[in-house]
Amino acid sequence: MRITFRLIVSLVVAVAGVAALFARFQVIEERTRLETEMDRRALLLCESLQDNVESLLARGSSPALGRLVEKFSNRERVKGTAVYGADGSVLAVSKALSEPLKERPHGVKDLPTKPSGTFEMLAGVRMHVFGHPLGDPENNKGVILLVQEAAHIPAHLNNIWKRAFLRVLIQMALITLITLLVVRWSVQGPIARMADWMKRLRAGEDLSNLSVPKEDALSPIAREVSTFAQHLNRARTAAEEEARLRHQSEALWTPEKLKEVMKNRLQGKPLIVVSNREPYMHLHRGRKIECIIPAGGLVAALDPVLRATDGLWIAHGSGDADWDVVDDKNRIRVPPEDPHYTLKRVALTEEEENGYYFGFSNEGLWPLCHIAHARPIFRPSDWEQYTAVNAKFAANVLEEIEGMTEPLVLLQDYHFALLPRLIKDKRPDARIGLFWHIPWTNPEAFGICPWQKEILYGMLGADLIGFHTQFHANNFLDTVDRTLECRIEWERFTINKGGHSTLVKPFPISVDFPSETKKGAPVPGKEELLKELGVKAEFLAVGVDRVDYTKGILERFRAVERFLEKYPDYQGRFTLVQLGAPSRTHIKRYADFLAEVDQEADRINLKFKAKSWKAIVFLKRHHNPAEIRPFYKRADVCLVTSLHDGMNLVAKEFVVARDDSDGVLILSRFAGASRELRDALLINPYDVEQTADAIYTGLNLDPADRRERMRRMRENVRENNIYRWAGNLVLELAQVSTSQEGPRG
Ligand code: ADQ
Repeated sequence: MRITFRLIVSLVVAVAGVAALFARFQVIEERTRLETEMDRRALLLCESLQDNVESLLARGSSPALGRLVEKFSNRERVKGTAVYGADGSVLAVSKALSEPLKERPHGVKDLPTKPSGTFEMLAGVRMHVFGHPLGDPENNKGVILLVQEAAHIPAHLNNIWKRAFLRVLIQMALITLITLLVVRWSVQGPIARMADWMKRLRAGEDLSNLSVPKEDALSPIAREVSTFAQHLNRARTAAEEEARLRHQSEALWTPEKLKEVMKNRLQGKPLIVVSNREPYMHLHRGRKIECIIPAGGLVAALDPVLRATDGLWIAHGSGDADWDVVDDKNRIRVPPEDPHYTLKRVALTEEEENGYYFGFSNEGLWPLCHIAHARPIFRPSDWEQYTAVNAKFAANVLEEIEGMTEPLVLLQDYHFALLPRLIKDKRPDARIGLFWHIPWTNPEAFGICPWQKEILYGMLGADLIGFHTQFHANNFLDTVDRTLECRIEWERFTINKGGHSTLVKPFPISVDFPSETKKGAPVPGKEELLKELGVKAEFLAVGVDRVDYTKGILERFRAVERFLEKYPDYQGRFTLVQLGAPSRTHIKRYADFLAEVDQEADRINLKFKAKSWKAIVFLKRHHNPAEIRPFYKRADVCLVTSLHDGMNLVAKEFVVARDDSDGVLILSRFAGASRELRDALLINPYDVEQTADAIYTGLNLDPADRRERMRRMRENVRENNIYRWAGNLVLELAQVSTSQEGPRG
């Protein structure tokens, strides 16, 4: 912008300078022309008068001379005429001049011997005074004095200046406009496109069908950048190939291998995990206490890791019977039927939970990080509770790690953005990792958060920050770069702030992939499954979600509606079973959304009303994994239509469940899982028509192609399972360098 400004100012100054110079020349020329013209006119007039004056003088007729002078003065722009005798006496003077000519004007002070004119002020007005001698040079008989008004000359010259000034103004406006347009079209536009191209290249996007902008001025850079991109792609492919080969040579990650690796690397130190949600929740059911596993990706992902490492999980105790089963340190061994690790529960007051969890985390940070067009709400009171609860968890962690050297602390998710700094300040030797399970948006979107600096500063207390994808990691680095004073080493994805460095890396989360020998219990067939729901259908689609506005459930329902409209053959033959666990219903937006999903299902069902068939079966409750599995196994199609999702474990769970290597996954390209599960039918969930067509394509895929796709996806999830995620994350944390500096303020 500064360059554009400089360019405009230089052009404007140059153009204004040239215009002023030309205007000045024009003014000088014009003045000379007008003055000469006045002289010439005066001469002609005087000559026409000369003979008559001389003959009247010869006759000595003063009254006739007076009348002649008066009559002669009655012409355009002539102010008056006077006749002086050879001795300088006034012989005749027109009336209009009698007052101004009380004194003889300068121009005729010495009676001129040849015609000449000057400009003078007479009675305060600028006049042209012209003296014309009478008689001949040897016999001077006096002078005719002709006075003309000359005020039009400066007025005319002023007009020239004014017009020049106006022209400069218009030129300035045009120059500014044209410069801005040219800079925008020819410089900024291509540079922005090139920057975007490079950003996407850095994020690892497939750029095969995108070309670098090749505008004239940028073509040398475009050439260099293209070559650079080719080199980068080659290096990336080589690195991927090397990684793949290394990968293949390593044994598959299993709970046993994870346990073994953790034992070696952690040298008996337990792994401490902190999350908001607890992995096991105790509830009163009549007189009995029941233990349930809450729905959600986080628990599904971390429970196997803690089982493998016999670690400690610190979380908010949110079950109504939670406090009836813990010991005096608020601990309990879990899973209750087969204890493998310890759960420590942290109690929160209702006010704390409302402000920290429902408020700041889920009405502020959740919509802030997801581009799902829901407005974040930032209440200072929620922020206060968020800060207080982070401090409370910090106190619990610090108590647990007291006496341990270099403990490993793995913090989970957006509920604890401030926790890394709170722990690091007190325990610089602790190895702190923070895994962010949801997307990280771009710096502009994140910039609306009033406490963005505090959040980023808090997070940078961690030694390692993990995201699901490189794209989210890059967004985070960009955000830090724009918000905080720090040094970023892009080639190592490291942020250095105040002598402490934080490594930022992608760790794509996954699910457990049980071995062939651990095949689950047999499940009912499709017909039977649907019969239990009171529906008859030939084709079954399944959706499994927490009922959250980011999951694209309404869009999915509308796609089913469109599919049945567009391909009416499937009416009466295709049913979507939506398993939807109500979630965060304390928040009005979520309660409203749940009602909306219900109504939308009813509306669509009413539209296609049939006796023993429904377009959508919406099962609005939490389901155990064992209840979900038959739907995964029997579905022809699984629909994952998130509007924005960090990873989405449902997509991977579906793939894992398909040990028959069959079934089609329709997957939103805005879910992190789409980066790995390339054999899914990728869709834009906002495009209802596209999703409807994908359902049709999915149901009509060539069986061999369908199985091949599923086989490849299963291979991918089998290799990149949850144990690999946990292993990579914890190994990275174990080797990352920690700050050994003293507590910082
Ligand atoms: P979530 O938004 O909770 O997780 P997701 O990854 O889809 O989302 O996991 C949902 C989990 O809940 C799955 O294990 C699924 O089986 C279970 N579930 C869904 N519906 C259920 C129902 N009706 N009853 C019982 N269980 C149900 C966050 C991020 C994700 C990220 C995960 C893990 O938003 O992007 O993948 O963390 O990091």
